[in-house]
Amino acid sequence: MKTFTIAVIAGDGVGTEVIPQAKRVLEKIAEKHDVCFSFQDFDWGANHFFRWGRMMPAGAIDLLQPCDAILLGAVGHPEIPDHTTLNGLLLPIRRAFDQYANVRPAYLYPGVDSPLARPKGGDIDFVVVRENTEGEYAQVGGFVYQMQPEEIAIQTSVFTRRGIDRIVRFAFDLAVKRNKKKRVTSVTKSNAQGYSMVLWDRCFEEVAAEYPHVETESLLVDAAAMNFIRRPESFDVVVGSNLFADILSDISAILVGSMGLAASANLDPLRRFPSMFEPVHGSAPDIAGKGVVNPLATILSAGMMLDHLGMGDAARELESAIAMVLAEGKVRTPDIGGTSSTEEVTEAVLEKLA
Ligand code: GGG
Repeated sequence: MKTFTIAVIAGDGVGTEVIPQAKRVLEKIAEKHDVCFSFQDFDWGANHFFRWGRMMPAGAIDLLQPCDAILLGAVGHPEIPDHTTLNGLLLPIRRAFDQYANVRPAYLYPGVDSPLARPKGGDIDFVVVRENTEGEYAQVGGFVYQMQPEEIAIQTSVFTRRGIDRIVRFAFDLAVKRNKKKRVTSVTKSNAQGYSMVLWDRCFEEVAAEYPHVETESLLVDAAAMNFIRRPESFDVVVGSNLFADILSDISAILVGSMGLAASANLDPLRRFPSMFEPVHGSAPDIAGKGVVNPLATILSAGMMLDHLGMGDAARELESAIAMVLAEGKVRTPDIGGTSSTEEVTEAVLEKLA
């Protein structure tokens, strides 16, 4: 029987509530598909920080490296600055394992309401591809005259031809693989960012020339934000820098109903290192501990992990089970208009899988 070793970092807040639900679903899938998931739990995050002064131990990357994949819940705590939690756990993992493609699907499931009046289930179906290792997240910079009245902060974005080429190529390959509209939209702000984003535009044009059958579009990020609302049905694959695509994927998440449905994959497409799967949402301290967080974003992320591990059939089966639960509309958490608990939603998915 094939065994997959999955590193599990539940993290903080609602992360500790959604991860056990994804594990339950994965156990069910394992039973049905004659595989074994060997979960290795790592109790890293805010509590680790309070105890040891760091979000994860010094040898964390070495511990994760041999695993087949990483399943992550959420990071963030109201008593720790967000840049400490993010730079102490999530970003070092993305960088150490060169998970350069962050894939964030936006699909409006039948039965789920979009805040927009027009689109019906299935009408919105696109993927935001986020460059995940450089750009505005490069953490290059520093303070001068720190904590003094004349304090200066310098933060430099890092855009490389290699980094842009590979993420743009990933987006085109995804458009071909999806075989839907075969359309890639590139998002920049090259009118104002006259070096880095001009390089991005040039790389985009060069890679696009290799895919003559894929339609292309280039939008400034402000126009992209507007067009996500105005014509969400027109998008297929949207590719953007680390920061822009992060922001846009919050818009796409709410367009398809809720952050509670937004899944993501941090991929090393070359498969040299483990890829990491996580809900787009954070630790949500406002609802943590109440048992009402939507587990579907994490369960859908686990589905993306199944796909990545070569279990495409199991991934489709899981997606259909979730689609059925959403279409019936009987069991749903408050973020999408229901009154069910986190566990009740998982149980409804497990019932469909059975
Ligand atoms: N699901 C992991 C998590 O907590 N994400 C929240 C977050 O702040 N992410 C930052 C980012 O993806 O840039």
